[in-house]
Amino acid sequence: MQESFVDSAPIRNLLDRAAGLDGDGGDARLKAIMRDLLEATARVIVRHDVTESEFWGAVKYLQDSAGEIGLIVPGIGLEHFMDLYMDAKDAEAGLAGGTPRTIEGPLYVAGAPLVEGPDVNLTVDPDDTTSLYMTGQVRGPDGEPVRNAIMHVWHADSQGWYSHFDPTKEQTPFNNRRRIKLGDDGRYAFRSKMPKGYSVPPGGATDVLMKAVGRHGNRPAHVHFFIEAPGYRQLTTQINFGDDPFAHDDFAFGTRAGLLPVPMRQGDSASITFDFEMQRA
Ligand code: MBD
Ligand code: FE
Repeated sequence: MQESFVDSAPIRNLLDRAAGLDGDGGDARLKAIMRDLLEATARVIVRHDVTESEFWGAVKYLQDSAGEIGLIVPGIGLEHFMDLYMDAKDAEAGLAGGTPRTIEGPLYVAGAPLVEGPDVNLTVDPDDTTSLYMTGQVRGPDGEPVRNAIMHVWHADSQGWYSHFDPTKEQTPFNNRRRIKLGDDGRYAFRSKMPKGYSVPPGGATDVLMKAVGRHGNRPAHVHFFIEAPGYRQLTTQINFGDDPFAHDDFAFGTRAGLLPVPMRQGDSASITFDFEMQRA
């Protein structure tokens, strides 16, 4: 079948009506986007001569995978696409510079304890692994310290599990999650326990999809950050450990040049110094 079948009058009529374009009701922008999504799907079906059993297999997959959609989106590169798209739009608007943004992922939890002071500790639950010390400064485009920033930090434990999402054990709520209030010098420091890289749940929808396209579902060990401060744009980013076996093979496409520090390891502790540069609002 020719792909032009999609452009035939009966099919165009069907797609228009399905998106509500023949009526005045509803949200005009949503209707236009839905129309294009339906048409793109129809084109893929015709171009690849998708069979009925493939079609219904896909419907079943979508139904069964809903609970992992937040993991599938980074896994298929769409979340990183949004980063690149935002970067490109920023560049067009003359807004380049600063620490690169990168994906948030599906495991942030709002409302972590707000802490400050010289001895901030992220890890509450016992964890039999190396201690991690992270320090640095949050600066603006002219090298000025960013004042009164709030740094949200979250990471996995030594087994790759995040609090609130750990199927293997009950973690204390907000273990390895804090909001850190910074002062006028923009400096931060915290101690924690070394995270391990994350792997998608075995046998889950993301794992099934990754295997079906000959990929894996592993991320290098990493630490997530949101940084917000008056007068600056919020930064969503993460550091991935440059010496992790998956540092250059991240299933979620969350690693970026400039965000791959190698921890300084010494005995049973490791340290990372990392400075952030925020853009002005
Ligand atoms: C993670 O820990 C993560 O950061 C992303 C982006 C996807 C899955 C797990
Ligand atoms: Fe993560």
